[in-house]
Amino acid sequence: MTAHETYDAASISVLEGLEAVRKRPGMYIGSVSRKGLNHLIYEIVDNAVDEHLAGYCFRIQVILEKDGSCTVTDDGRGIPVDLHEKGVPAERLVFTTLHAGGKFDNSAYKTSGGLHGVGSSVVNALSLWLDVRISRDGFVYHDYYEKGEPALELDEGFLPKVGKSSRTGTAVRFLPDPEIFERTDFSAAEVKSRLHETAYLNPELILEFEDRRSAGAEKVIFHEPEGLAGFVRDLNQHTEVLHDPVCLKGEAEGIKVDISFQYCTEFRENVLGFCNNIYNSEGGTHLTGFKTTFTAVMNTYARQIGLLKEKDANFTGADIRNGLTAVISIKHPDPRFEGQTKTKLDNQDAAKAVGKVAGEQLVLYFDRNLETLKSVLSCAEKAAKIRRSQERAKTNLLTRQKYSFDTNGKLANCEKKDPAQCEIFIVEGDSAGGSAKTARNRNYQAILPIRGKILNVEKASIDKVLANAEIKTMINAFGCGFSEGYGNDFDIGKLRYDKIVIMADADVDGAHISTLLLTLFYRFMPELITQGHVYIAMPPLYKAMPKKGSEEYLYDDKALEAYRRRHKPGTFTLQRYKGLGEMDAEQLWETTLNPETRRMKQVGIEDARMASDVTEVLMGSEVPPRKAFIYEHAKDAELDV
Ligand code: 1YM
Repeated sequence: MTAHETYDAASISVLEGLEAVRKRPGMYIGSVSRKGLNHLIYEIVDNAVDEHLAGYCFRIQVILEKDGSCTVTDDGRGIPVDLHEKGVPAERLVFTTLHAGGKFDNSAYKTSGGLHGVGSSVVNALSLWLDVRISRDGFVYHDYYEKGEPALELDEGFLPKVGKSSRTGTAVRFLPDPEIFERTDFSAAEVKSRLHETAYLNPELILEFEDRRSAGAEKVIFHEPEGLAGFVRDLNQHTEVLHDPVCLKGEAEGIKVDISFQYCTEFRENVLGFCNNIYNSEGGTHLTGFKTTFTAVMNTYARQIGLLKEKDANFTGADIRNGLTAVISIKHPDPRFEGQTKTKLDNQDAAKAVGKVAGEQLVLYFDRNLETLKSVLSCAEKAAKIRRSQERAKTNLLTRQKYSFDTNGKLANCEKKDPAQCEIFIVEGDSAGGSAKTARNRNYQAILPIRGKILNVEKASIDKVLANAEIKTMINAFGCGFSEGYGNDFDIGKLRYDKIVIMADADVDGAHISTLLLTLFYRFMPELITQGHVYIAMPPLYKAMPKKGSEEYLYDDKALEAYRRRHKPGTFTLQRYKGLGEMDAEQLWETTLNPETRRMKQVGIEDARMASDVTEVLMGSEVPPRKAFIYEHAKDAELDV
């Protein structure tokens, strides 16, 4: 068999592989929404980060180009270009074979992040074109693909040389295929946030970001030599802190463990887990390992310094984590994941390793820092006190539950009982609530009108939050309880509605109400958000009524612009909706309730950094950024059908 024939044979199986990626892109990158789109960049960046972890690359550059493509460049060794046994340059196999990375690279450093870490070939398959330039051995080598297929003639099996270079590195530029993705404009905010996170996790790495798409091109450099300590400092930047971030570092069970934590005066815990540089939104064994050890060590100290007497019960883990912000990052040679979204680390040895490193180092730290120890333990003591009064309040709430359900009387429940089919709409204002009750399909849609502005949960104490009638009704209606950092009564399995839809006016007050509700969910029922149950209804801003033809709802100003382009001035009248209350029941049904025609936005928390930004935005006291958050979400509205 000649080299040529071998190559053909190889390329056939290659195409079959990439065809699978194009047929089911979601399986490889999660989704074809904007999130999946941004994921393409992370796949390429992750390869460059792997090269950093191998000890060769120190600078990664990401450019969002004017033509909609993205260029990722690194200064590593350059992807190998020599001929592989199949007679194909190694680079081609990397970009055309699924899972190529692991196959013919036996280096021990290679730690794939899990779920979507299938790499360059997937990006290639989902790109209209992809261009690779590799600087290595004094030359610049070039390769080019269209929809995953090689589109460049090889030179007797070798990649063509297009220049000379004394440096080494890889540059990959690609244009996402609009046939595959719902939209093809990368989100600069999300990409930056992810690069920033990568900088914190890799203190010796410099990441450059440039957005050349608009006139005022933006350039940012992310370099966080402080590493995780900087991450924690940043997460706590808007709160009062009790001490400098503490860093614990070590290796056990062949797993590298890196931890940083810091206490602040806020009544919450924020513990984030990363495995091989990838955020694990559902946590997992590294977090349980840390929490178990942390609780044990702190209880021992509490007894040693006499804060807990012999007869006293231990602090609970949640008591101890009250006010704690922590980031736990491990490097695992063979990570496994479980959970709905495969973002929960499952390796038991990770719990062991983190527990061991944390156990040894915490003692080293607290033995030398008694003041910090005392202030941390006094946080736990406060939390325990509140928890106990809480437990009493909760018993009261539960005994009163039925009562408040009936007397409140505002909830118009649906007839169906199967949660998978039921939806609840939380509607701002009594008049809109009234219309919604008339308009809904009472079979499976429940309506809960709420008055004006509910409490800002971030500012209010837990007791006040629970005393608030509207919040109580809502918690009762959802049926799954709530968690608040110290003591967890939340059970998502008991949720009575598959979709919780926030329905507020498209104005500043409406934005405020949505923000408050999201804050409430985020703090006390985060699984509602992380498991995708929360939506924001997107009522139209206008109704266009042409003299001839049928009426049309316009959901944003862009739609209005488009409508104006299609219809001459004077041929239609325009109604502007200032609030939900202005719509009659039929209009409300059509625009916000009917699953066939309505628009709503699913609320999601993309990753740790986005989440922390969202919390900041949601919790902060300034109003403008909150508005921006809600409006930003409104802009991303997608048809939910
Ligand atoms: C902008 C994207 O992919 N950089 C990159 C990738 C590789 C290497 C260096 C590399 C790896 C190895 C040896 C090795 C990859 N090589 C392969 C394979 N940047 C980007 N930089 N020499 C260079 O793994 O031993 C897969 S990825 F498989 F060809 F070795």
